[in-house]
Amino acid sequence: MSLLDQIKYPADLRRLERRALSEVVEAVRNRHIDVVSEKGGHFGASLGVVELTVALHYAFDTPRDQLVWDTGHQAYIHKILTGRNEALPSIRTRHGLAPFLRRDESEYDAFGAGHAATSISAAWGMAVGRDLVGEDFDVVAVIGDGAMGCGLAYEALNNAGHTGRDFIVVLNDNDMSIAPAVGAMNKYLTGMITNPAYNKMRALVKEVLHRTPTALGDVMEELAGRMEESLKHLLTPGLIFEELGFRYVGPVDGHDVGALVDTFQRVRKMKGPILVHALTQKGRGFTHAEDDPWTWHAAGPFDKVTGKGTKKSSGLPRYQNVFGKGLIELADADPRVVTITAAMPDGTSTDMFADAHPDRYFDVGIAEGHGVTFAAGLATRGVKPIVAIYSTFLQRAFDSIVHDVALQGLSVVFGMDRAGIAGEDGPTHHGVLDISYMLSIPGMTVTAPKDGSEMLALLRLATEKGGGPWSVRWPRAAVPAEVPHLSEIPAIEPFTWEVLRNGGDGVLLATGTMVLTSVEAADLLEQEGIHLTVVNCRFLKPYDGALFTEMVRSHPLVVTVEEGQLTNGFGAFMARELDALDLEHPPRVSALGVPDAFIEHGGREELLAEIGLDARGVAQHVRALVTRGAELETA
Ligand SMILES: Cc1ncc(C[n+]2csc(CCOP(=O)(O)OP(=O)(O)O)c2C)c(N)n1
Repeated sequence: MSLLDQIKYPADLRRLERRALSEVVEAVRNRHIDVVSEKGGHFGASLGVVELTVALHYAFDTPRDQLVWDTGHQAYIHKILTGRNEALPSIRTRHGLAPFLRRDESEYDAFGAGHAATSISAAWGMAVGRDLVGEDFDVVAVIGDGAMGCGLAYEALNNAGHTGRDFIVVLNDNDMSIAPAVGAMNKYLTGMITNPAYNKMRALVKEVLHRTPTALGDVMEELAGRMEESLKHLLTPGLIFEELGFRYVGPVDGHDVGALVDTFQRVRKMKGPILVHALTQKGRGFTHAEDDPWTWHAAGPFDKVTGKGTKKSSGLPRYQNVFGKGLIELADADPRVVTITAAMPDGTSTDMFADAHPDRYFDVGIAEGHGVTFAAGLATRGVKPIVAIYSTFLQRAFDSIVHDVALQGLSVVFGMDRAGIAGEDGPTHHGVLDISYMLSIPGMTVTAPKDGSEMLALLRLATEKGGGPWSVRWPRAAVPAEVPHLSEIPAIEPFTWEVLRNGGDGVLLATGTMVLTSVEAADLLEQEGIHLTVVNCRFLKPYDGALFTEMVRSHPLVVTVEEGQLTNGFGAFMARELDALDLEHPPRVSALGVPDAFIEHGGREELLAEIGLDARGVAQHVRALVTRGAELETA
């Protein structure tokens, strides 16, 4: 029986002698490498917290003590130790383990996660709730240094410090976000630690202060103690946390499992808010990931020896790469174009732009709201910011979009990657709300391209035309066709739609990714004698009013198709516009889109088919409507 077979749950771990822990660490680390090398998944962050995870579950009484991991991409080790080792290979697949943390997956997942920097707020709520209800347990939030750069984390620290309530925050400091961590906080944390003088000075001060008092009696000893405390604050990166009301403990070697257990056992007995600063290395224990933690944040299946990917990539480029390349071409042609990313340079392919135009590239860290308001400020000076943020993460910035951009009539372009069904990353990462929220904002031009070329044409139009905010969305997918150089892509007439095929039985008003799917569905139905018109509604708002009126007047059936939430989506918007036309003989109307539910994780195509947003699903829906219409007519 292997060691991991004996440790199904943390209680099994806690039965072991302390000296057995290093063996556990090795076994868990190997298991993680084995599984991800075969299946792919988030990789480097979990390798960096192997010792931390083992020590936390060993020192604390989980699940009674509440352990709140931030973001959850580093929780593979936690999953292995909390009853999910056998199921680990199923992670990120439909019906398999969730990619991040979920309260309904395990009682050890004290709080669900996927978006960064929620842990301190949530854990603080648990600590306050515990005290209000009169319970007694520890609450521990574990947050990375990247997430610590997010405003939400400071709002939580500010709220929790100075209260005296028992509460523990562990700062997992590996000096990396997905990309290298950015910003002043990062400099602050690493500055002191990496300064060679720091460790020498710290040791020297300790020695001097401990030697002196014995000769000088109790008063001096107390004074020296206080001096040590003050000097410690001066010499360690903890001052900022102490000022916020947290007792700072550290820095601790995050790969010394014994030291971590000691620290946590000591901290458990301490009172008030405490911050433990653990220094870790992302990718620890797998050379390729240690050498290049950025690339190895997440990985497809790979060969454990060479580190080479074992899955073939498809022929056509991904939307994000087309965007990255096109962005450079846009900026080459227009010196006012700049781009902003919120800690996702590779996910949005703005890293390509960073190389080409470093002075016009801004990584603001995990700070979506700030990034948007910063863009608004730039726009007041005539700069043309393209804010490249995933649809799901842009939700964080909703008020900044409304209050700081739209209300002030500023020309900021929002480029939303991962719009629609994001696939294996699941409900926290699906970008299915942006159509609804962008449509709801006065003055926002809302667009969705059908392919890569149209995406670039819309972005170019947005930067040229300005006149207020624009949004452009694209999926986590390969483009359907090759994309030429920007200069070869024809211009699009603003706010126009495009008729792609004609048929008298009904019209599909399709947006974005659903345009080609709808054409495919119409082709399928053509073979059955159902003739459909398909319109590419690339402008959702303002839309092509003339063509819309023509279409709804000339077809008995209108079906909207969007890869976004049906509630308050494009279909709902069009239904209202149709109603406003007050036609004497209005067509039947139906809307296809994402149902009012959180869609699970799984393959993108698989999930789209499941919710009826593939060609077969669209055809089936329309067939049923046409058949029903014919029945009603003959009745
Ligand atoms: C709101 C939000 N923005 C962006 C992301 C994408 N993201 C996932 S992990 C990560 C880096 C987190 O860095 P850190 O907290 O230091 O953890 P590490 O990976 O270094 O362990 C980012 C930016 C996210 N999950 N949530």
